[in-house]
Amino acid sequence: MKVKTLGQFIIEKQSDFPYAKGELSRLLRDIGIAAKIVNREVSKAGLVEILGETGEVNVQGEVVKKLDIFANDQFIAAFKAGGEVCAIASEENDDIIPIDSEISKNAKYVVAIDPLDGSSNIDVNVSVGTIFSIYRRKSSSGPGTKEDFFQHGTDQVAAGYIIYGSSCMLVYTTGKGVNGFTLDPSIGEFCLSHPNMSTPESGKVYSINEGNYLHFPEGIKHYIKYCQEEDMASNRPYSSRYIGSGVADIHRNLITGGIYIYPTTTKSPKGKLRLLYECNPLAFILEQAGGMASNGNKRIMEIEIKELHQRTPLFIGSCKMVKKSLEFMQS
Ligand code: AHM
Ligand code: MG
Repeated sequence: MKVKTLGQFIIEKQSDFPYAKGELSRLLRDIGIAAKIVNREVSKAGLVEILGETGEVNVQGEVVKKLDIFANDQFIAAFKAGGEVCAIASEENDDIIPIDSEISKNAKYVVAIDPLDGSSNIDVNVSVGTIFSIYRRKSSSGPGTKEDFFQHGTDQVAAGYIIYGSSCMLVYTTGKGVNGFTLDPSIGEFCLSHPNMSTPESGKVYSINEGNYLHFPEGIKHYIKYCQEEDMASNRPYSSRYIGSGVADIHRNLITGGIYIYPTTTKSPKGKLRLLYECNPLAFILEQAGGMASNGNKRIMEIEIKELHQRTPLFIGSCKMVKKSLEFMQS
């Protein structure tokens, strides 16, 4: 069997960007290495004392798990040591983390990251993920600034996610399609397992936290009913699948076809998910795979960002299904 590792693939793809000097390649490689370390810890979650809550509350007002902190520290350390990034924005940090060092003063990129998404699933041995988004800096040199992050999703240079699941996978795009790599633990390498990923136009799965049903907008309630109705032509009823780990739900739907929705609710009138390090990178991946991502009336990647931790509703997945849900929202 001929395997292609993530490292080999990245080097091979560098020629897609004739003026690139290898910085982005090195940054992606650094992410791959940090991901392996986080995976090692996540897979030991049930064994060690690291499991459980630290009791501290993060900037979103949620209780922080120890593994969230571990993952956050690990990625930040990788970016600082790599020298390709001049600032980091993380779900776990209120403000950006400017990097002030000799090796990164001319770094071209900033990274936004959700180091461990779906972390409430850690204690129960269910998949969690990391989501990352890479932009070219707007500032000229020295440590990056907040303005470096205030760009549209369409400006992303690369984005991806890592899923710590039954196997560990890294999926990324640089705007030329989507490729997925599965970690082979016996050799400790991510190997190309899902080349040129594309999502079906339509599928049979809808993913939404129906526990919030009473607090959903009317359009969503009607769309859920539509998903449950019988109709041979459109393959309904659809199956309801909701892990509560956005990366895992969206990854499954990408492969099988489906729709994931986190709408506004009366309790979270702006939605729950964050634009910068959750919705934009996932939207970039889905669009590159032939799918679609919207906030209900606008393309996710065209939303103007005004705050680091800005929230947005999210409708993401197979084109036909997302379009249908938007019809319900708009009527
Ligand atoms: P987190 O970043 O705090 O883990 O929250 C994001 C997660 C998504 O992964 C998941 O799809 C969603 O929140 C689940 O939320 P809920 O429990 O409200 O359904
Ligand atoms: Mg998250």
